[in-house]
Amino acid sequence: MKDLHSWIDEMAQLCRPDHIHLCDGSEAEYDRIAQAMVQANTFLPLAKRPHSFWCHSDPDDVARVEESTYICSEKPEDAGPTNHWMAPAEMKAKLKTLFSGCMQGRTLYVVPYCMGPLHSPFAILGVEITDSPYAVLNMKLMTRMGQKALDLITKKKQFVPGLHSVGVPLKKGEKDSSWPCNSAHRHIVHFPEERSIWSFGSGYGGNALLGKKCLALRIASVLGRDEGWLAEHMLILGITNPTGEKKYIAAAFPSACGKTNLAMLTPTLPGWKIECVGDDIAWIRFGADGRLYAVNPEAGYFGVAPGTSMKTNPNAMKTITHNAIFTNVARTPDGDVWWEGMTDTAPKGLISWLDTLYDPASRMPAAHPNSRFTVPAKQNPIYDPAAENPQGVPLSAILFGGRRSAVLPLVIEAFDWQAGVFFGASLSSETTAAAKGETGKLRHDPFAMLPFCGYHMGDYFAHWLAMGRKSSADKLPRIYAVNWFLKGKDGKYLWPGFGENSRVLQWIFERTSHQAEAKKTPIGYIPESLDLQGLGKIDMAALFHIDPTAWRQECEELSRYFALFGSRMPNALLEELRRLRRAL
Ligand code: OXD
Ligand code: MN
Repeated sequence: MKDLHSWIDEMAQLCRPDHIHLCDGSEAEYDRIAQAMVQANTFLPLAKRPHSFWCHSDPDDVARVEESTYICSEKPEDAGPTNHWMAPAEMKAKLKTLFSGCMQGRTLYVVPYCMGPLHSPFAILGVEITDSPYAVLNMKLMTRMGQKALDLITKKKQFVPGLHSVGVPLKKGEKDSSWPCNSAHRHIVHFPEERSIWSFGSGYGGNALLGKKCLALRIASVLGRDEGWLAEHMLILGITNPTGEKKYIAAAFPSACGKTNLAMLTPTLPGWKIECVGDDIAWIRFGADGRLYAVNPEAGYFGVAPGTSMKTNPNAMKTITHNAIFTNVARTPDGDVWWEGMTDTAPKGLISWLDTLYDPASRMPAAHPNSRFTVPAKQNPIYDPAAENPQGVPLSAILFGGRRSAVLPLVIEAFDWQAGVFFGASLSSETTAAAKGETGKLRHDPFAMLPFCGYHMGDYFAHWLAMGRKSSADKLPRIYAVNWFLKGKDGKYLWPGFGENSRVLQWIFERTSHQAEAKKTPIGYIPESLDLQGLGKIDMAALFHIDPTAWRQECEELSRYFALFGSRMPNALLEELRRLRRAL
């Protein structure tokens, strides 16, 4: 491990900041930095939300940048065909040039943080060096940041170093912009063998908050492979039935496909209760009893704002009433925030995410489709009492979901672990605004980990299969594929979604205790029936239709896709594909 102080010195010599600030993580520090950002016109305090701020980014810095994200393993084949790769030495040389003098005129913040509850055996310590006060404040909300993390780093002599810069040095007396970034030279780089992160040029979310996608998924996935656990792009929820029995479910969905809504769902089924452990990332390990246990490494939510409302996610709305940062949403003249979907009509006098008076006739959204709120998880009215359990929560089921307007039925249970891993590997979804690029295009996104797996995807599939061999079927969670996004011939959604998804969760809950019936199909088990009371007309035949022609095409496409992984594609999954083809 690098010595913390010599690493800070080395990075300071490279970046040449004007000042260095070691973060203690206190409220007073948060307030001082936020106040300075108000002075600098980056933050605007919101009169209607105590201790909350609005800000907007550069229009070219609004999402994760997958095309500039690299896994620089020693061997290219260890990054695999789904990651960008460059030889570590070559990339380091390039980065050193980029970072050289990049913090002139700025403050270098040292942000010690812990992913996972502080004293959990799951916890991983990190230090982010950044020149972005926005990143510092978001890290305070999203992680356990400050003195306590630093004490653990000093004691354990272990941390994942991460260097981040917006990449815009300031000359003496030069005025800063409200959102400095360097889009032409963006690099989000991971060195998996060295376990370090270098991120340059972007101040936005997953590019700049290094504890989240960079550490808790890309680097952690490599640690998980080496140490026998899983780092997954999954929410974790607790679900209690009307008799008080509680289970935990983890669910993987690609970015901006409703993970936060599902994690905080308000069941429409009487007597059922859902509580939230996490909305984005799960670290999963075996307990001594042979069951899988999950921990949420994060301490906050960095949620997609558009579409969040009192109807779709009242718990999120109650969580963000105070102590929140809003990025790229619209704001109202009286000091509140607004986004598409929050209310049926837009308030008058709205100021768009670009900080200009909003013109509804422009047909542009007032809030950016990937606008976000950042808020402490503890403020969630349904924060699960076991969310900070150092040992995690035991999983009864794992869900894989995509945004598919056709083909994949509402819910389907895998025959066994191996078939479930095949569900994960076959996941594809229509793209969203969470990453730069075209939206609405179908792309393969195995396990919803395409942008986040820090090693060869074929090895990752093999790792999932190997995990299943470490325990027995009665102890492993059951695996399901779900699809809330099916559309009918008229282009309308076939399933109401949101709170009504509790009806699907009920079936899954009861399946995991052998209390619900199922029908066998070539793909897996579908419900014999769902509780649809009070729902009105639902086209169950369409929701569970398995079209053999469409599925044969799906198999063709999967076989082409799996070929990408060459000799690292596990035979067991190719065998699953052959089995499916035969069954169809
Ligand atoms: C996120 C993402 O921000 O997946 O969680 O993009
Ligand atoms: Mn995510």
